Amino acid sequence: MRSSTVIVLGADGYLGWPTSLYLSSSGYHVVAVDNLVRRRWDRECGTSSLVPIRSMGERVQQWQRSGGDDIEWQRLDVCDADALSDLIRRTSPEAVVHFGEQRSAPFSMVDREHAVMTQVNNVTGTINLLFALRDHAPDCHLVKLGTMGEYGTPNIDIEEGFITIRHNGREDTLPYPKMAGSFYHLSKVHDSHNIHFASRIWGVRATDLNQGVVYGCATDETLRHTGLATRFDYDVIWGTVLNRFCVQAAVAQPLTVYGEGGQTRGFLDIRDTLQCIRISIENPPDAGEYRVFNQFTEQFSVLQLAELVRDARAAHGLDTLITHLPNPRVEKEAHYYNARHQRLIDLGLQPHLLRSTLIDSVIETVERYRDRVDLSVLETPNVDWRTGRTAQPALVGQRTSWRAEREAIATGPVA
Ligand code: NAD
Ligand code: USQ
Repeated sequence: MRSSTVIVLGADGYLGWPTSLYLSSSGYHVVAVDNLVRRRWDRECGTSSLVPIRSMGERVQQWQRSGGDDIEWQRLDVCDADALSDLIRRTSPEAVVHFGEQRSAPFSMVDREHAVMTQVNNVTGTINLLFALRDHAPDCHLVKLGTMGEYGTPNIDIEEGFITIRHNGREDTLPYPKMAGSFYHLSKVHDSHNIHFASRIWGVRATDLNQGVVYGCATDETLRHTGLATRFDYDVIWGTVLNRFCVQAAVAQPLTVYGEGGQTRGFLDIRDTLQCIRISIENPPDAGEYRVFNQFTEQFSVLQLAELVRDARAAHGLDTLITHLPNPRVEKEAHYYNARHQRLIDLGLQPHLLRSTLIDSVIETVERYRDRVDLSVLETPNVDWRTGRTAQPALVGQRTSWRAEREAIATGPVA
């Protein structure tokens, strides 16, 4: 059994919570950190997790009652540089897994305030972390959640972070060009540049995980008790596409394909997110090495996903409609997509592939909580990329300055 410390930033989130449990059950001493801002953003948007989730304090206690090792829970804002620095100095972590960012593309596109707030929160937090590591834990391994959306959809194969280019008779291996599709995705591009720079100048060891869209919510650890469940978002702001389709199917609503539906993305099961994090920690980069892994297991177009959900339900004699809505986003709807995702497999990742049985299990979870589905947040047209207009009632006319946001975080309620 290992006893080294891993800090999980963003531990109250969809991925941060099950990762904390998984790393705890893998023998790490886990320090689970979050400022709970996501629960605040839910209140702002009028959204909530389909699966009921407990407060962090209750979840951590439940984990111990369910036989897990102690998880140290700390409420902390990653944008508070002093508090973060103290934490890194006090705990001397072997690794920091950084999930603690604003992660919704539509939320970042509402208006100028949401765009600024997203980029200030995400970029500042990561810079704070880089300085804290330089000063207090120079050997610590930073495992940073980036996104496949950093690359966009170029008309050539996507490599894992770097590409070798011949130009005017000379050759070099350089960061792969980025063409992100929202102010949120751009915040991840900025993070990647900052982390790469810190590796070059200070020798920070870092793994940038360019993750695809995650689906599902059941892991071995969350299944131990309902009090250990992680959040499951399905609304237009926070819900990712396959999770949304499963909820739409369960409540007999048409599956909302935006535009033609040829938008192709990388996808992975939530259990593979956990595996990829553990594999990254167990195989750290050298000092000064900045490496990029493309973290997904399969690629699908949005229309293919809708058809998979429809077919999974048809196997049980249930009809499902697919509807094509005008696309609120500015994105290619028919394009070439071939992204490499070999490095994690080379290190031992064993993917859980999306089969209809899996879709069944997500739909089953959804069925259990279908009474909690709020049709208004499921159906509302999404934030429009061109105008920022949204029919999301709670967001209309709302102003979120990033300064007010930080003050609210510092003084906000505990859950
Ligand atoms: P989430 O919103 O459920 O969780 C993020 C957590 O970070 C929240 O609990 C929030 O309160 C916390 N947080 C945000 N800013 C913080 C700050 N300044 N200080 C402390 N805590 C802060 O999101 P998620 O789906 O779990 O995503 C986690 C990470 O993985 C994000 O960085 C996201 O960009 C990345 N990612 C997610 C997906 C996906 O499909 N969910 C795919 C690719 C990448
Ligand atoms: N889409 C639909 N119908 C819907 C919802 C979405 O057709 O009802 C389409 C979108 O237009 C888009 C695709 O599905 O083309 C994916 O959208 P999404 O909302 O599932 O995912 P996205 O906005 O890209 O963001 C999510 C996470 C983000 C993460 C990203 C990984 O919220 O944190 O970074 O997936 S990736 O897409 O690889 O960049």
